[in-house]
Order: sequence, then structure tokens, then C-alpha cells
Amino acid sequence: QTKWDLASAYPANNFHSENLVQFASDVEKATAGKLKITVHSNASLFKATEIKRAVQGGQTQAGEVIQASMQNEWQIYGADGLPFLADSYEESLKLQAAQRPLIEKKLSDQGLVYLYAVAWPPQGLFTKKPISSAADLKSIKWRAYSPATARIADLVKAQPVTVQAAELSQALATGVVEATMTSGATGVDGKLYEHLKYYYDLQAWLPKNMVIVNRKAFDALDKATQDAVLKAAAAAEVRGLAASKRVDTESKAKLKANGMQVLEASSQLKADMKKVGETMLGEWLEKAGAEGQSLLSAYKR
Ligand code: PCA
Repeated sequence: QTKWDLASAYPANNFHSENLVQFASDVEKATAGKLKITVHSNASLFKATEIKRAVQGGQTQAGEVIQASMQNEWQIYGADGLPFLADSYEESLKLQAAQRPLIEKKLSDQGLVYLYAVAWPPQGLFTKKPISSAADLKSIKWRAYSPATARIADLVKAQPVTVQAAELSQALATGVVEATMTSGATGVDGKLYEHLKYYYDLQAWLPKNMVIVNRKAFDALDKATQDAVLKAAAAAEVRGLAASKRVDTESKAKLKANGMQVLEASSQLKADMKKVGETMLGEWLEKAGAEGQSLLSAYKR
């Protein structure tokens, strides 16, 4: 029997984590127990930002990471973290199809195997006070989870602080941060309604979590087991997308039920954030160069 650890950064009852557990159980069943994968959720094994390196170094055989957090390493990872480039499930899938071959190749060069990716629900803005334009965000202590979410803060003159999801409630409770852009799903996971009052459903982008494996660990499996892993991964990708859509609706209802005002953003706030998105796409293209341009063309095709 082979045993793998799989490090993830989100709580056990988050839909990504539940999907990982189902994936692990599918693999165990399909291989008659030959490969047992243990999911360690909520950043209990490694912090969100340490997981990729840990998988690369073989400290854990597998892990789940949010692609957008790795934008500084390689711009293509960050494409799905840019505001309003792909801001619906349909566009997110198109972008995913365009990113996939590039990411597979990059990961392979890095000694990793790409298993599957699943989008978070669309990202909106959680705040303490009502916000009617980007100007209202000035000087606010803004929680970021990626270079792009920190850059948004810069552009609206807020103060970015990077905090992983597992530590978000605490950061809100202690006043380290007072606003964040994330999904309703993470809003529910972290009980953000205990500290924040407003959720503006901007639907600005759908960042993806990807599940990766150390290549040596993967290569050490026999062919039948490898095939079982890939098959379970393909099923997890489909199941995860459906769960994401379901959770998008359910979590907004849960936020409301817990007293949060779930609102559409004002046209001014929308226009301001779109402008932020345009600036960031320009900056991204400059950094991503020809590779970024060809990803964009593939996406737009
Ligand atoms: N939740 C994660 C990433 C995107 C999301 O919706 C977080 O806030 O860290």
C-alpha cells in the first residue's frame, strides 16, 4: 500500500475540501486500497503559501493551491485572479481551457503533475461600512490572498495585508483587517458576518484551486494506479464545478440569514473596479509578455 498526504489550506467543510476527500475515497476504492490519500485541510500541514514548495520538495506528496497566489512566480498562474477578465462560470471555463496546457507544461518542468482545477465562486467585496465608490475604500485595512488582491488595494489606496483564509476570522476579530474581496463561500466559512456587515456581489473573477502531485511520487505508482488517480481527478473537476455553482447561491443566502446585507454594487463602484481591472490587465500583459498575449488570444478565440 502507498500512502500520500494531501495538504490543503481551506476548512474541512469547504466545498473544495469535501471534493478532495471524495477524490481520495474514489482513488482508494478504484485501487482496492493500494493508494490511500489523506487530506489535511485548513492549512494544518502547511500554510497556503508553502504548499506548492512542499509538494515540489516531496515533504508532502500532493496538495491543493490557489493559482492566483503564485502570480509573482509566473504570470500565467495569475490570469484567473485578474478582475473582470473572466467573470462568469462560462468565461472561467474558457480561461481554464486556455491556461491548462501552459500550466501542465510549467508544472511538469517543476517536477509536478497537474491533476485538476476548480473555480471558487465569483469574488465580491466584504466591508464594515457601506461603500458606494472606490474612494470609500481609501486607507481601509484590506485583506489580500494573492498579488492581484494586494494590487487592487494599492489601486484603490487601501492598505493591503496578506492573510490566508484559515486566519481570516482572527485577523478580522483583532482588527488587523476590515475588508476583503473573496467569495460568499469563504464569507460563510470564516463567519465574516460576525465582523463585517456588507457584501457587494461584484462577481469580479473566479480564481481556481489546482491539485498537484509530486512527479516522483506519481511516477512511483504502477500504471493502473496512475490511471485511477487521473480518472478520479477528472471526475473531481466536474463535481467541483457543480459544487462551486451550488455553493455560490447557498452561501449568499447563508450570509443574509446571518444578518449580512448582500447587495449589488453601485454603478460607480462597478465602474471604478472595472477600471482597476483594466489597469491590472495592462500591467499583467506587460509582465506576461508574448506568453500572456497568446494565452489571451487562446481565451478570446
Ligand atoms: N476564497 C479564498 C480564495 C478565493 C476565495 O473565494 C480566500 O479568500 O482565501
